[in-house]
Amino acid sequence: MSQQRRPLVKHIFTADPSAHVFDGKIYIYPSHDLAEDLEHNDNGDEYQMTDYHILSLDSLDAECKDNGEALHMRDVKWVSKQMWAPDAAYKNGKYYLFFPARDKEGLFRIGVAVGDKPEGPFKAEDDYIQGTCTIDPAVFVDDDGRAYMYYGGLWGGQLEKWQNGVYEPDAQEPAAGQPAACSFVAELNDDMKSIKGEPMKVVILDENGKPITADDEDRRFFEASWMHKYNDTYYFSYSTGTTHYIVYATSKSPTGPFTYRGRILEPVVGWTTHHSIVEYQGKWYLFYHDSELSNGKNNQRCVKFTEIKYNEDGTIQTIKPYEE
Ligand code: FUB
Repeated sequence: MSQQRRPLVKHIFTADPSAHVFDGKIYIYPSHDLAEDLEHNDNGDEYQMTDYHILSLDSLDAECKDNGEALHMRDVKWVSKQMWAPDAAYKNGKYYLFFPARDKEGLFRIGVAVGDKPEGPFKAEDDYIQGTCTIDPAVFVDDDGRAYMYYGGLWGGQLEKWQNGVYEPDAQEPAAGQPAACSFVAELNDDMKSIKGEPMKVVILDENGKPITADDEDRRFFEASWMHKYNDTYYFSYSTGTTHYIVYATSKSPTGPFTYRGRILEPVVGWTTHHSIVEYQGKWYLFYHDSELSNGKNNQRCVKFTEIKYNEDGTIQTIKPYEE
């Protein structure tokens, strides 16, 4: 029976799925939501996750396997709390788990842990990746072997507080009419544990070549970056946060600038929306989450997937998550 649009696992709460195909299987790197009822606020204080469990599917119809604890906060020296949305990549015979968490000063940083198998266990580096900040890393390894990390998130994710490489606790989002804050993109060095040079800001343009503005909440970047490549075009997708869409923008370069193209996923049950896109056996799938399993509790989410379809011109058909 097809598991599409159903919770992949029900024994734990999972969210923010980053899906990859390794050795012919689908591996899903999600956040592991706690089963605690915590009140929602704009700072994301209800997301108090402490570890990661990697899920895997031998095929689309197979039962989803929970491979157990792959990394716990207690084993990461630099972390104080909140292990949020992770991603993973394979290079040079090793698997790398990238994860955001608050450091001992309360600032979100991106860390990396290394393993020999896609499901872990992973051993964290002693410190976070120098030069990183904020949340939601998505690592894309291009056909030429170069790896890029996209990361950032507003509000609880602190993106708007980073101004020219300095954390400004009182900084606000850009004013209406100004270019919106956007994700960072940094190329990773061959060791996958450090970044090359200074991170750049992703630029998203509208149909007239003008930057998407901060008040354009249906289209501006909020969090949950993802990168995939389809027919030699780079698709940068993300959550619009306050308006709860997953949308995308395309470019002929992995670092942009990108042009806004449309919506991939309409709002789901729960405040957050977060996704990944992966090719498996010649078809493309969207992994995403909603709060159906907990009857709508924002911080108790469940991971699902559904097929996505492209039109001839490369645009993606919008998914209405609760309609067939
Ligand atoms: O899971 C915690 C946060 O919620 C993630 O980092 C965001 O993308 C949102 O899904």
